[in-house]
Amino acid sequence: MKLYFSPGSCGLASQIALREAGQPFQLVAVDFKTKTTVEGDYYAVTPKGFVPALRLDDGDVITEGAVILQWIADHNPGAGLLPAFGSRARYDALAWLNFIATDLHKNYAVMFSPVLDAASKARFADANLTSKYAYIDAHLETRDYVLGEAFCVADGYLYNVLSWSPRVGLDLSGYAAIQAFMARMEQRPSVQASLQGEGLK
Ligand SMILES: N[C@@H](CCC(=O)N[C@@H](CS)C(=O)NCC(=O)O)C(=O)O
Repeated sequence: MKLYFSPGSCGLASQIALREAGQPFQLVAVDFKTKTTVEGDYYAVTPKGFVPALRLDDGDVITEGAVILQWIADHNPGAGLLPAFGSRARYDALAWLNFIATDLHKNYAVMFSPVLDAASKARFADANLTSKYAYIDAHLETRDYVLGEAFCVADGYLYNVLSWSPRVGLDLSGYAAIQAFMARMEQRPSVQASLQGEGLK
């Protein structure tokens, strides 16, 4: 199994999940500028050209981070990375995955845009990210992880996206529960190993 990634981007959550699952994998770095890897053309892996992508041992390729996370959880049921199919908690986890993918991840992508100036980005963040921090912080005030006491794959994705904040000038120091969550996540061996895997530690 191969995980295509680029350091500091949204493939970190998939790597965390693979490590939490104890699933052996190889990392393959993608150069965003050239859309190549050591294997050659990255568009041959996924025509979307985005990371993450997960190549299974039979050659099949799964894309979309939130979907890759579900695949990892569902194929490693013993790891308890998502609640059981059909359970109420499953839909809470899926709601978090969707919220992170659509309301956080893609709003952070705007903050990295090369075509917007700093003032526009600051206004965008005020309108589209600040209220989300208040919601997440309030949710985490009474929980260690998004579902409660147990880690699930959405936690790795939330950590992944929120960890971009300093890079785009967003100060989360006023959100105590988010800070505690980030610190808690950084204590997990899977997160430490994934940061090392990406060359970020
Ligand atoms: N819808 C995709 C989006 C993934 C995505 O935005 N990936 C970014 C990195 S975080 C990317 O590959 N960007 C390529 C580029 O900017 O050239 C998903 O959720 O997996």
